[in-house]
Amino acid sequence: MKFTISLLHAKPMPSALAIVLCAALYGVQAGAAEHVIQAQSTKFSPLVLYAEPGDTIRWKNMVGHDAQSMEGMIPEGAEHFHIPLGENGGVTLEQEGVYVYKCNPHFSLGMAGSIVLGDSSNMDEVEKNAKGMAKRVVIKTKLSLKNRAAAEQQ
Ligand SMILES: [Cu+2]
Repeated sequence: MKFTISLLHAKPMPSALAIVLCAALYGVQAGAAEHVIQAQSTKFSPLVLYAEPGDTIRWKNMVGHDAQSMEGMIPEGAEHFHIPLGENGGVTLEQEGVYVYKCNPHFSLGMAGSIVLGDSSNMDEVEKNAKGMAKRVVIKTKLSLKNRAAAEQQ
């Protein structure tokens, strides 16, 4: 009887393998997440995208649109990006913070969006530098952050 029990306990292989597999799957998911932003008419959807450092963000349905990060509205030290007009391009972002970008042809109609990469510690700086239609995106980003924080508390 005792022998049987110790035999059962001496079979750690399946669970060990499962842990390794889970770790591998989790590693792939956490290290290389991809997000898609759709250009729809004169809007980006989602307007506020949440991602983590190292994630790749791709823009789709970009016929007639571009996506350019805005001066003074990205984290300090981060590189600017510009998805060219008409291209379903992407960017991998590393520096944590809020990035505001615009569509140049439709910016006067308010076509802009934001990416919150990890945290929003540069939100005040972004807000300070927001001009014209960019203010609308800042307001919507702040509202989204507030709603998200409230949802996390529940
Ligand atoms: Cu556009």
